[in-house]
Amino acid sequence: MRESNVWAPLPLMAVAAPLMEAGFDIKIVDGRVIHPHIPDILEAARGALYVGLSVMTGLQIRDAVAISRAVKQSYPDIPVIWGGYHASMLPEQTLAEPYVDIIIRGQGQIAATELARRLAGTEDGSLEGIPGLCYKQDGKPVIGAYPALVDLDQFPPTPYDIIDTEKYMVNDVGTRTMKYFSSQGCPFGCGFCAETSMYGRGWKPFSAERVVDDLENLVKKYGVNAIDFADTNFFVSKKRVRAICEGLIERKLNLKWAADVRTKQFIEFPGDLQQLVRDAGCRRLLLGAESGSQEALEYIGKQTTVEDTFHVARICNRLGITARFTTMFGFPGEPQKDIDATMKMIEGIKAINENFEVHGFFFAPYPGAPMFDEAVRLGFAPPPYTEAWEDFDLTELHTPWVDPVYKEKVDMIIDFYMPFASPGPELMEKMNAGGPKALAYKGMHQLAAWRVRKRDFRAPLEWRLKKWRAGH
Ligand code: B12
Ligand code: SF4
Repeated sequence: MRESNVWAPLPLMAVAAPLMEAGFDIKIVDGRVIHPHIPDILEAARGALYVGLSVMTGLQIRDAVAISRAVKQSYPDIPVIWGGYHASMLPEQTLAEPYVDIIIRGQGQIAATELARRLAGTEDGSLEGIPGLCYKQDGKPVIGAYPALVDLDQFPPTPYDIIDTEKYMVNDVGTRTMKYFSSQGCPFGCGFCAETSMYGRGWKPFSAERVVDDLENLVKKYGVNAIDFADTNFFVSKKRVRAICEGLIERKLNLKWAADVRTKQFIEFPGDLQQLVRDAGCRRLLLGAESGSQEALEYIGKQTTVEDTFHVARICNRLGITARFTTMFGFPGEPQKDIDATMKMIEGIKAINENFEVHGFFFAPYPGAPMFDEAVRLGFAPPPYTEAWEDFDLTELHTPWVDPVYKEKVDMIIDFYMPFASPGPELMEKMNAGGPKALAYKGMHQLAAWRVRKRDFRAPLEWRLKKWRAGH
């Protein structure tokens, strides 16, 4: 499926770096920017040692299955390898599919290179002993353990020259924003997050000097003016953050950037470092507020408080950094109470800065997340085969303990009325554009603000109209 505003395929580029250094010829065919993509993939796969796919749980599975089947049909002898989160978490289930031959679990750079060497016949051809490798032997799965994260500086620079960078230039925090990763892993262990299993709470960064060199190269070679860091946790080391920020300023790269951070981490930065982060170009932080209910925060092991969320919002407001918060609904327990508590939290955030965004999602038990087993105990039925995971995401309900009425309430209040009640920059622009549409937006804003203030969502005709229009 062709998409617009597509981020660079960093997982494949990361794996390509050591493979290229070892002398292998790599072709990345990205189904998100080429349509139709299967003919190009089949052409690129001709004579390949293997075809590797990067697959997350959810929508990507649909394309991944179609591609894998097409490759197997055209070239039955070329191994199809799945890497990335989905297959790493569910190796037995994935290997049971006839269209997947091998899985590389966890960090893929070393295993992918070692596998290519073995298949090329330059080394022993057996598949034994490759870190994280899972494969079929006599029809039975052989499951390799997750490899420990290795130091990233041993790998050559992420090869941006093997993609058409113009296709991945996104108008986001800057007009020419490029995705870049500077570390892998996260030392925390939030209950809903699969990161813990994938990288065992390890964290490995590129050195600050290398990050600044890479970013300078992106600016000079490709005219990048902003960076969206893909790191799950860019801010783990204060020393490294300081050195990166100083480097960006010294080299006058004039980059704007965005990154993810834990609320507590940023609060615990000394004031001068928070300021340095802003001075070095940080314009947006993505923060997991998760819930306005302290009980829910404890339940998911977030190790933060609701007050931390307000605290970090005040810091961002003072610094002039846009804070974008994510929240989750539908944890086991008393979800109804969580809606009210999270509404109050959103109002508190908006009172600090009306432009700060808050996005609502539903708790989905991702395989590998610490809360997965408990969710199964509470009645969640995991999809029994690979393709059945296609529709699994954070916007729909997959858990039996929350009912559809609750979901509709969250969709209606959090995603519809609250954004109208406190409009962000995009909606403000529409409201101020003039003409009948702008008037309708203004009317909707006033009505939504009244409903939210009064907590009165009876007879939600506007919401029903919106749903009706969405269905037509
Ligand atoms: C950028 C990003 C996106 C981008 C697109 C990704 C892209 N590059 O095009 C967008 C915004 C589209 C996105 C969407 C979603 N994302 Co996302 N995303 C990320 C993010 C922040 C960075 C990915 C990245 O570039 N990492 C850097 C690379 C170097 O690391 P890596 O991905 O781990 O890759 C390594 C290994 O996995 C392995 N590997 C990966 N692919 C392959 C392939 C081969 C052949 C081999 C050998 C090895 C290999 O080797 C790589 C190098 O070590 C990650 C978090 C993270 N930091 O990884 C979440 C993350 C991958 N996303 C996640 C989720 C949940 C989603 C959504 C489902 C959220 C939603 N809205 O519901 C959607 C799903 C989209 C879909 N299913 O199609 C989860 C994945 C959980 C899971 N079980 O799949 C993550 C881990 C975030 C988290 N901690 O929860 N995402
Ligand atoms: S949610 Fe964020 S902080 Fe928590 S474990 Fe996952 S990546 Fe780390």
